[in-house]
Amino acid sequence: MRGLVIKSTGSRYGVELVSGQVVDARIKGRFRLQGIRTTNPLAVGDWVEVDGEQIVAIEERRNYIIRKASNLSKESHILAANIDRVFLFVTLAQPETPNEFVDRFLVTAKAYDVPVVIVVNKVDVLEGEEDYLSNYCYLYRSLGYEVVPCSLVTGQGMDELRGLVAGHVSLLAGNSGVGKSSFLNALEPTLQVKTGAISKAHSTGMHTTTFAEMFTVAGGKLIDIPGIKGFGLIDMEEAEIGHYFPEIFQYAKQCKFGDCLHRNEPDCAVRKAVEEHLISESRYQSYLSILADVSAGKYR
Ligand SMILES: Nc1nc2c(ncn2[C@@H]2O[C@H](COP(=O)(O)OP(=O)(O)OP(=O)(O)O)[C@@H](O)[C@H]2O)c(=O)[nH]1
Ligand SMILES: [Mg+2]
Ligand SMILES: [Zn+2]
Repeated sequence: MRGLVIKSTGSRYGVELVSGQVVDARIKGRFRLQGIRTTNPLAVGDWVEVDGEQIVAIEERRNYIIRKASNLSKESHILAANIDRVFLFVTLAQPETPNEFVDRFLVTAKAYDVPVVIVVNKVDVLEGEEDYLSNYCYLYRSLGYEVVPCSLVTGQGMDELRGLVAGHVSLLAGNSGVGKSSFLNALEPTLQVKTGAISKAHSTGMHTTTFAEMFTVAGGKLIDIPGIKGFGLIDMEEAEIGHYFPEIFQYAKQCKFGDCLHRNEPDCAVRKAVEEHLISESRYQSYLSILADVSAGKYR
C-alpha cells in the first residue's frame, strides 16, 4: 500500500498509509536513488510502497533539500522531500544565527527550487535593536524573500504564518534553539512537542529535537527536524554559485569578463557594487566562502 514517511529515526520509519493507519516500517534491501550518496536513503516527506512492515519501493521525488554534514564531506543528508516551502527560522539573538548559514541555506533552496520564507523569531528579545531588525528584514526582502518577524512570546507574526502553513507541506529549518518545535506548540498546544532551553554558558541550542517528524497542524503539514549546525553545499560548479545570489547575478552581467568569479578579476562590477554598498558586504563574504569551498572541493 502507498504511504507517506512521517517519521525517520535512522533505521525505522513511521509511514502513514493512505488508509490512515500509521505503521512502523523498515527498508527492504537497498535503495539506490538518483545517483546521490546520502546517509539516509529515505526522508520524511517521501512517498513509498509498503508491504506489511517493509518499505519495498520509493516514489520519485518532486524536490528535496539536501546538505553535506560539513563543507568538504562527501556524505550528504536529505533533510526532507516533496516540500512546498521552507520556513527558515533565524534569530538575531539567543542564539544569533550566522549570516553565512542563512545564505548557504538560501543558495541550496534556490538551486533545488524550493521557496523559502525567512522567519525572524524571538523579536521580543531585541529591545533597543529595532534598527538591526529592520535592516535585516529589508536586506532579505530586497532580494525577493518573504520575511516574517515573529515572537512566540507576544504572538507577533503568527496570523501571517498560520496563513502560510495552511494547505501546504513545509519544512521547519534552522539552527538548534531558534524555536522550530516551539512554533508547532504555538500553532497547536496539544501537540506538546519537546522543546529545550538555550544553554546559558554558550547561548546556543541544546539539540533537543533528535529526529525528523511531520505534524498535521493548522490545516497543513509541518516537518520538524533537528537543528542544523554547518550547512555544506552539495556539488556545484564555481560559475553556478553567483546565479543563486540574485544581487550578484544582476551585477555580474556588467563584469568585464563573462567568466568572472568576482574575486580578484579586473573591472568586476560585483566588487564595485560591494564597495558602493549596493551589495551587502555580508552577502558577498558568504559568496566568497561558498566559492572557496567549491574551489577546494575541485582539487581534493
Ligand atoms: N524569548 C523567546 N523565546 C523563544 C521564542 N521561541 C522559542 N523560544 C525559546 O527558545 C528555546 C528553544 O526552543 P525550541 O523550540 O526547543 O528550539 P528548536 O529550534 O526546536 O531547537 P532544536 O530542536 O534543538 O533544533 C525554548 O526555551 C523556547 O521557549 C520566542 O519567540 N521568544
Ligand atoms: Mg526542536
Ligand atoms: Zn565580477
